[in-house]
Amino acid sequence: MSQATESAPVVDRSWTLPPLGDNPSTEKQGTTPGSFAQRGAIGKPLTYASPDTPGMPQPSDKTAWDFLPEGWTRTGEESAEPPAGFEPITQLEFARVGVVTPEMKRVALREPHLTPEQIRREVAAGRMVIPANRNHLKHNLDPMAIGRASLTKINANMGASPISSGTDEEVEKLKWAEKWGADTVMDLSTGGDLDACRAAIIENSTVPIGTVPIYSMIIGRKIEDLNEQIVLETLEHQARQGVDYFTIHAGVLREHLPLVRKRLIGIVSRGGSLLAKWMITHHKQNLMYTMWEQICDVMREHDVTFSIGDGLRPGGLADATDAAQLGELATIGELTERAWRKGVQVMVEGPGHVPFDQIEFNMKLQRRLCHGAPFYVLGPLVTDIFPGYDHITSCIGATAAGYHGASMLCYVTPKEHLGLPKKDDVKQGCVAYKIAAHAADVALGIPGTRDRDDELTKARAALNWQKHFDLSFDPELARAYHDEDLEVDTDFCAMCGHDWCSVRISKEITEFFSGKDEQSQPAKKAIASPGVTEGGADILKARGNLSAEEIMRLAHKGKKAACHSDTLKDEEAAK
Ligand code: IRN
Ligand code: FE2
Repeated sequence: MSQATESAPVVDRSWTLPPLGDNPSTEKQGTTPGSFAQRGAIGKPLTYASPDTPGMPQPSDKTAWDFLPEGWTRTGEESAEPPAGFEPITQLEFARVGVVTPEMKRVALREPHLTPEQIRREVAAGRMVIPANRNHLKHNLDPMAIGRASLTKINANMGASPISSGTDEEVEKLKWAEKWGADTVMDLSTGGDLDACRAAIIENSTVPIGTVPIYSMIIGRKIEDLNEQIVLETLEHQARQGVDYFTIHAGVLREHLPLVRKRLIGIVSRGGSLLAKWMITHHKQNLMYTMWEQICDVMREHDVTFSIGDGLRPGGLADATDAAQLGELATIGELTERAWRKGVQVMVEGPGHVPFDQIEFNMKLQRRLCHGAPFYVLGPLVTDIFPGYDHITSCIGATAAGYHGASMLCYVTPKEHLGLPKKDDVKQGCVAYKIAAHAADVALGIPGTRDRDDELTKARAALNWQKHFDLSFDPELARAYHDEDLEVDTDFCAMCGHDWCSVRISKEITEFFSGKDEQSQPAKKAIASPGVTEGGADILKARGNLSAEEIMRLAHKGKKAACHSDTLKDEEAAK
């Protein structure tokens, strides 16, 4: 070993490992297989989570068929008989009695890999929901489905706050979110004219609309004054308006509250914190939990779907997968069974902020405890230190969540933790989540999901720019970025330039080997490219790839005339 190496300073890498014992998250490391403690100390090979990671919770062997209402008889594996005189109302009830509804047929058209009958079976098993309030169907709702068998969906949140935004702006954001691929939209208004805003959003939306009704229950009153009558009246009112799904935080129980004391950031869910305050003030159990069956009755009447809220979701990596979160999840499992017994469709909300390696565990645990009811997750963010970029931190977690079990991903915008999202934030959030959902679907191998990727790859390989852009998710943006450097379509792009374009060279090689163009030699063909820049033209000229005539021709075409003028003058001078 040389002197120099021996005397080289030792790099201090101790920062990569938090001192054991000082960091509250270290005691939680080891809660999930694949976590640091189980991977062994530094120096031992790491093992990463995979769909087959040993020790992961196995899916429940029960389904909604195991939680039929009283008086029903199971008549087959996929069928049941209700008591005499029973009239089905919800999609779940129709599915149970064997009826394929028009909404199921519509969903099948939107999910070409599924038949209407398969959709009925998934809905009946509780693994899929079609959030379609009968009153919203009378307007212009286009039914869609959320579940593991269907494509992964994304939700966009919006809503006026007491600080900013009004009804018109929210309707505009709704249209904008629909344009950028939101599959459902939640109106989370806490300010302005809530009722008018909600009515306008429902009227104008083709996608299902969700709300968190407790927000409007406390407008004009303190949370302490919330009572059963207000709960039922508000739910009834919003159900009549046509809201397709309700977030109800009924899983936060009194006994869970001491468990959040150890947390770095306590309760971050608005609904969860409000109900915790109500329980502490009244020394009573969560009224949403005790009223569950009554709430089910109101929702069943209009076929409003549950989105059982995660009032104790972690608000930072250190709080993920802790006793409070998992305690609530177990209660949500019980609430799922009770809602199914009432004929109400159920999905379940999930975290939040979760280290990447704990996501698989979280998704699989939900599928076990909630018997496959669709999981609808917020992100999760996989790191806490990038405010302003949380559409990215969370889109990474959302991809893993989608792959390991989530059915719908609630978007996070760049404004998360910082302010109310504006139009462009809505777009950024939607795009990030479309990426996550699509990446998960491709990896899951849902039939047909990769077709467009393959078509785009072919267009890209053929240097067919227009087709390349037509197939892309945001054609205008892709076209604008391309044209920023090259105003015309050439057989290369500005990233590498003519001589370094591997795609162009590859195309020539392919043509050469396929004998289509026997005269051509790989990478030797000089192609006049109208979009070449001044610097590029100089390089090509120096290499003999671009002749003076070609440059003249380009100049006559008027492309980048100013840019080429100096080069042309040089040419003239040379003559
Ligand atoms: C989704 C998954 N977990 C939470 N969410 C969303 O968070 C939910 O759909 C709704 O948009 C919002 C509810 O926030 P609070 O009241 O729990 O903070
Ligand atoms: Fe957060």
